[in-house]
Amino acid sequence: MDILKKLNLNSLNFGACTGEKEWSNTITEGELVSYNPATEKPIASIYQCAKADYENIVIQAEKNFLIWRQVPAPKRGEILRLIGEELRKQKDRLGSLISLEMGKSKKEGDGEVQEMIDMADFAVGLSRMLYGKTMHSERRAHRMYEQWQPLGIVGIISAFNFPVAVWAWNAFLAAITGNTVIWKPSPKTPLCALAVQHICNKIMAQEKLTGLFSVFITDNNTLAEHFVSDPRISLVSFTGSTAIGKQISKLVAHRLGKSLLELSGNNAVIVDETADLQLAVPAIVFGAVGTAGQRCTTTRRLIVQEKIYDKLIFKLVNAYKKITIGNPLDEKNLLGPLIDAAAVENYITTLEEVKKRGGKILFGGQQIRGVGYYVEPTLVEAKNEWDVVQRETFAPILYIMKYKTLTDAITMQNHSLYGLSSSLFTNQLQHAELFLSACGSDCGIANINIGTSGAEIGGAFGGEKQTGGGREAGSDAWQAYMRRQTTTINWSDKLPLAQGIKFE
Ligand code: UN1
Repeated sequence: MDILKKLNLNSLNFGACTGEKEWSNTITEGELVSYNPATEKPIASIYQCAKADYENIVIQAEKNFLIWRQVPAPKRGEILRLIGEELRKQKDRLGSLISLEMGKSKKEGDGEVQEMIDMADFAVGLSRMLYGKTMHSERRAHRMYEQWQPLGIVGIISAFNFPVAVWAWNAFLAAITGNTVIWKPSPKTPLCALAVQHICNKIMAQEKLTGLFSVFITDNNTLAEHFVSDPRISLVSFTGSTAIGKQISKLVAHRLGKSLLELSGNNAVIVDETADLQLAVPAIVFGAVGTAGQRCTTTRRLIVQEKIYDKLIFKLVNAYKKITIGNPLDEKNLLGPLIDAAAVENYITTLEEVKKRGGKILFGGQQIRGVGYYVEPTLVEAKNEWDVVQRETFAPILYIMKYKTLTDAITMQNHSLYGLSSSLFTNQLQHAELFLSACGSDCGIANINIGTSGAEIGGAFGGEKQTGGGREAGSDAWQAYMRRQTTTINWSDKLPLAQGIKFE
């Protein structure tokens, strides 16, 4: 438990905080226990916060917003630069804590911290590039332009699978654009959130700020609903399942607030007859097995041209045989456990349903008995139209199917409620261009000769249809955290009306 100490965590922690000396002290709301999915043993506990703690956080965040919005954006960038520096120092420890609490491999845990660092760097650069457009007015001696202003408080609800990186996508953009941030992390990974809060606290204290980054931890749905329905939270950014996303979007819409949704996916890789299988096979394995199939970008469907089908399956089965499974903190292992017993149950019942429908298991398919929530990575021949194939199951199950023409393959891929990530492996220009054309992939992410997961932060991340439509991280995603203001300045001595209207 050395990592806990080094990250300022104890065996029993308080669950709400707005700054270094601003921790809650409520002990009446029960403890939330964080478990290690590799051992099923508790790691540490957290006193859950009460409604009064939440109230205090919102008041602090509102108060700090009045100060923070006046800080010039490049100066705000300095805070993000310092947080990025601190994350660099803590990368190894925080990466290990992610691996310990969430169960992803150590390499992926470190990768997640790197994603935060990249986001911090991006936000620093962005702090000098929050550009607005200027327009030519139709009236003489009038100037028109648009400018971007902060919203107020940005609320972030993050999922267990990326316990810290997805917070960073949102929090760093929200902060650089002049908002204050309140975070409700997944109750399955509270320690990662507390470790990040300690890092933020250190920098906030140095810069004499409170309430810029706050956290509150609870598994109480009433309090979570109160947060989402709270009109003081200008934007609610939610990452999680489509089912919960629908409820959240309804609550936020009811008060005409803003929401940013990053929900489920059912991502496919298409492999055509010209594809370089040396590239395709490792990309498919990483996409389907990385994070034990618990990424929103996980490759869940594989659509293969019939001429190369047997060859690809042969190579894939061989690659699956080499996947090392076990303690995620041991760097030789590629596949760690699922998050909890319910996830294992879901894996089992999903595969039962697949078999009932006539699916043929080509590899894996079993829970791994013993300590820890381990399952075998699984390859199964299936039909695209089966309900079970159309559902997102957060587990390393890859459904494989054949196609004849690329148009058929694209139709199969787009036949999904979701539209997050997609990719085509090909060496034929026309195929690549068709896939990327208006008749091609309908997803927010469309890749050529790269898998569906592991996106860089520089692009806008998100998806269409029931994936929710939000865009986070790079490109112009920052605009979601600001309000646009259109301004017209008349510097003439007349008052001409638009559209040439005379009103005299
Ligand atoms: C998620 O699973 O919610 O593209 C995010 C990826 C990661 C982010 C996944 N950079 O796979």
